[in-house]
Amino acid sequence: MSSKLAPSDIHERVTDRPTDFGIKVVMMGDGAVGKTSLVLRYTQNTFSPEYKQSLGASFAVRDLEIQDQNVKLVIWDVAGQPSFRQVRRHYYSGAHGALLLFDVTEPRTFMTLQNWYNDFRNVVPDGAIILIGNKVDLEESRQVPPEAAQMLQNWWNIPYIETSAANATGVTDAFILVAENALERAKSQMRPKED
Ligand SMILES: Nc1nc2c(ncn2[C@@H]2O[C@H](COP(=O)(O)OP(=O)(O)OP(=O)(O)O)[C@@H](O)[C@H]2O)c(=O)[nH]1
Ligand SMILES: [Mg+2]
Repeated sequence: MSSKLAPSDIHERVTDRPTDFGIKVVMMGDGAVGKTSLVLRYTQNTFSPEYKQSLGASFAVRDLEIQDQNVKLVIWDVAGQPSFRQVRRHYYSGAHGALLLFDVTEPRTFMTLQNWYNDFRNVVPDGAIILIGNKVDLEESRQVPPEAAQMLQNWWNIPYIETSAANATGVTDAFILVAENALERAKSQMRPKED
């Protein structure tokens, strides 16, 4: 399921069925890194080699059971091209987690990761972020080695997963991991703060 809506419309859609937790996750990373493709692989098990640039934002929903809890995972897919930078920030609000993607065949998409990370952290300081190196099926064109991503992983203290929307490598693992980590954040937000 996916459609174009403003962020404020989401609440109606997620409460149509009993759910223990609604988890909001956003897709981040430069244009053409594969955000939409990863969401479509995970939610519809489809892949298209054609690039259709996203305009604005859309969302997809998947129901999961995590640690005996019914979780509604709402995945926001926001356009990555620079012209959408101002719009994007509005969609980070209320997020529990993010998948931060780069394309392992395009070093420039790796170089911009710090900007994405900062933009998200400014809005959601304690959100769960998973770093994703996508398009690992294109082994011969690979230009960003795993070691470079592992350096960022250590620096930011976040998980790193390699994926391919084309052949489905790592895709389920990536979404399950962000959902689990985001669920922890959502639960801790509900607990009363201890002095
Ligand atoms: N070989 C290969 N191609 C991929 C993979 N993931 C995405 N692509 C291709 O990369 C192009 C861009 O993918 P999109 O999913 O549209 O990228 P996006 O990040 O949503 O881009 P924007 O919507 O502009 O922000 C498309 O041609 C996809 O088919 C992958 O894992 N392997
Ligand atoms: Mg897209």
